[in-house]
Order: sequence, then structure tokens, then C-alpha cells
Amino acid sequence: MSALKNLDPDWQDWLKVNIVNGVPTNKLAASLFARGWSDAAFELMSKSNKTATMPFLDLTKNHIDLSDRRVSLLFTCYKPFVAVIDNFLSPEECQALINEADAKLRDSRVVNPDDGTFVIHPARTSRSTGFQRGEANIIKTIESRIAELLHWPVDHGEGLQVLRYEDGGEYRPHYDYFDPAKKSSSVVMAKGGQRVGTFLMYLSDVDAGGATRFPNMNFEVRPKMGSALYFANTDLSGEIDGQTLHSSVPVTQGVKYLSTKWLREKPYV
Ligand SMILES: O=C(O)CCC(=O)C(=O)O
Repeated sequence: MSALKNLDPDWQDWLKVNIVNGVPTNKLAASLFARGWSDAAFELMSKSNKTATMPFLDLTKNHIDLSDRRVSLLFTCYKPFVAVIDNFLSPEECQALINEADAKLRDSRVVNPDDGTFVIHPARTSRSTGFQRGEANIIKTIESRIAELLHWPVDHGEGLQVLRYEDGGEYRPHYDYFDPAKKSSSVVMAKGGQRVGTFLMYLSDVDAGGATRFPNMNFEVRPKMGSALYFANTDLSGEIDGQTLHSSVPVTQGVKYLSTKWLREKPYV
């Protein structure tokens, strides 16, 4: 059944007028998507033979059958696009990634907005490490699964990061996208372009604290081992979205392990 044909007749007229006037397809799709009509947005993109300009999730069912796993969609928000995905990793896969990371953890750093270098900062009190793409079998498995889920090629992504937050550890509100207005952005965007999406995987259960909070949206996602959180840092027309401000609230009991995958606009090589 066509999602576009199911649109309200006023919206079908709106679409026709805009297409005739040459409005780019991705801008029209972005408007449909922002109203929650993701099926129609992606149908429009595919009809015009445009490849999606950003990662996307199939939202037609409440679960998604990937080649090696069934995952469930627990929460979706359309503007900005946010989804919580359950059962993305098994407990064994979480542990295997933790084992790869543990020996290499060191104090986390943030990007210095003045020159694009990485510096230790009180806004980010965790320990972390980064991997090359495909560096270990477990990493290859996770990267292919993310690529399949989000219809986004593995080479359009940075290497996985693993973070460990102990008691009081936090990551204060920040954006993952590179603000084109900032001097440092051209340095970090020279390779791979914009960070169009962020995919977070919770590798441990945490007794208290450690939620990922979106202060401008008034919600937070609490950590659960094996679940994942995806959000789009830009909309379908490529505009950065200020509503994606997010933080990791302090862990107050237990240890939080998280893995981050930043998805880039172009191949990141
Ligand atoms: O730990 C979290 O929940 C958030 C991590 C985060 O913001 C990031 O890796 O960019």
C-alpha cells in the first residue's frame, strides 16, 4: 500500500505544487518526516531515485528482523528523529565489547572548539577508548548490524567508542554535530563530512543514574544492557538540529558502559 497515496488530499496537493515548483525532494521528504509520516517521506525519496541523505529506520512494524537478530522499537520521536531499540546486542556481545575496551580505557576528552584538538575537560568525566572500524570480530558484527538497521554503509561511520562511567561520572549537555558556524568544524568535517546520526549502545545495566537526557525535549533514556538509542543530528535536508542537545546524567550507583557510533554524511576514510 502506498503511504503517499494515503496522505490527506490537502497534503497530496501540497506535494504536487512543490514538486512542480522544483522544491528539492529531500526538503519535501523532511517536511513529511517531521510530521511523523516517515513511510511517505522514504517512499518519496525512493520514487525520485534519490538515495536517502541520512540513515533511516524502517518504522512500519514494532520490530525489525535483521539478518541475525530481531530487535524491537520501544520509542520513537520524529523531530528530531529519536528511537530506542531493544535487544540490539546480546549480553555476551556486550561483554565481548567491554573485554576489548577495558585494557585500553583512559580519561575521556572533548573537542576544543577553537582548534579542533581533543582535550580533557570537567564536562566529560568518564574513561573511554576508540577502535578502528573492523578492529575485532565483535566490532565487525556490531558495525554490520548498525549498517543493516539504519540502511547506512559501514564506511560512513567513525570507529566505535566505548565509555565507562563510574560513581558521579557524567557527560554534560553537548551536541554531536559539528556546527558549520564554528572555526574548528571545517577541520573535523574535512574527512567524512557532518555527523548525521548518533547510535548509542548500552552495554551494562546501571542501578541508578546514567540516563541519556535530552534537556530541550524533556525526556531521558535509561540504560538497559543490550538496548540502543539512535538520534539524527540533522534533518532530511541536512540542517543541524539544536534539539539534539544531550547529556549523560551522573551515575549514582553502579557502572555504566556505553558504546557510541557516530555516522557520517560521506565515507570516513
Ligand atoms: O553516555 C551517554 O548516555 C551519552 C554519550 C554521548 O553523549 C556521546 O557519546 O556523545
